[in-house]
Amino acid sequence: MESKQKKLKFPNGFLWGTATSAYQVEGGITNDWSEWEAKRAKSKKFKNKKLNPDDYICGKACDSYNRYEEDFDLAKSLNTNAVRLGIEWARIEPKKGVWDVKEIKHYAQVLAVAKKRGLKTVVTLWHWTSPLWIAKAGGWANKETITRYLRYVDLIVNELGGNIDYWVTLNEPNLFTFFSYITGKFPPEKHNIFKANKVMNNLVKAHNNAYDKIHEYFPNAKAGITGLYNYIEPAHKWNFVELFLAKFIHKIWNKNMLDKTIKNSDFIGCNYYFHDRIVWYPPFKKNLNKLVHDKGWEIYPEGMYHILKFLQKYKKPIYILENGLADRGDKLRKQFIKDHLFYVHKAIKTGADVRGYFHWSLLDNFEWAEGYAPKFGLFTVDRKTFERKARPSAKFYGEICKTNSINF
Ligand code: IFM
Repeated sequence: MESKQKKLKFPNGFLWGTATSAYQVEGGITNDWSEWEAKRAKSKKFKNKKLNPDDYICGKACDSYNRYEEDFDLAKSLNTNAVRLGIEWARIEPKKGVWDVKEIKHYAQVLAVAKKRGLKTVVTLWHWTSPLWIAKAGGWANKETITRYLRYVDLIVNELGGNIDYWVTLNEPNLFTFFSYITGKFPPEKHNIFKANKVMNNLVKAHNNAYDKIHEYFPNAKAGITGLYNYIEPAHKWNFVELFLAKFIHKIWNKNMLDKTIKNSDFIGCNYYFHDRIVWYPPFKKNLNKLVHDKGWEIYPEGMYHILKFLQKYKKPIYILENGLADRGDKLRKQFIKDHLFYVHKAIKTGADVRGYFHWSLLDNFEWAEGYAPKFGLFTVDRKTFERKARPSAKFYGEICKTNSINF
């Protein structure tokens, strides 16, 4: 790492926050994921591996559905001025065309409580999960889903829009499509590149139309997608095959969706976790992995800088809406935050219009196919009592948010 100054100040009005998604923290949701988990837990493959189903079934998650006030207090205790949270479509429209008034009121209350605490609200409308009836009708591979999603967005705009400061129409459409329709790691476990392409196109249309809908009602709304941006580079700069592959993968992974949606985006949401060092031979990726966290992912803070410089070219405000690590022992989190913020600051200094940083995550939550083992939280959550406890890094992050700066 390069030599660092003493104190790095962030721009006035910078948003400091934490991020969660509805399914990963709320608990008690029935949707395509809950159904898939239940089936998977009964499968032979699962039993043969002697895995404990309870660790892989979302169930009550962090019980944030009932504990959201406490969670906002925790967010406030970190001196954050914004919070990213999700709305679960399956709660709002559990059956086709049937709106659940009780759940709409619930989210109205959640948003009102966040606002009352002085937090700016960044709200994700879709974070990979869908109502069962949507999944049964073909999910995002069915173009009807676009119309149905827009009806849901219309309802949210009407009922909840007044308390939403930033709209995130879709979370990481690229990762969703890759895992759900190419590798089959996520439901509906497809391996079909043509379907994947269809899904991506449908998601593009869904975002572009949702953007227009939100602006019909709120002309000054701030709406965008948050994408998963990987820093992709050739392992050897002189190797033309690696250079070509890196460029190609960067285009498919980082650029395509952005190019098709940038006109209909008030900001770019950036989730940064990965560095991909491309080699010419299978499996085409070979990271040096000098430092990895509990999930085995390389920690590569410098990549944050490169990604922000890439996004800068689109000339839109950028919000880092996710960045974090699985670190049960909290051994690496402080340094991780500090080093990533160093590069965020460096990108700002050199012209990137970065306006916020949201740490993933406030709480230890349900990490999708990996269940409850990875611990991404600034706060731990007791799996039985749901008691939350701050990890030491929470205080550290709280100081950064309070002073709007980092010390070296
Ligand atoms: O937990 C996920 C989140 O839902 C989407 N972005 C990456 C996080 C960590 O894997």
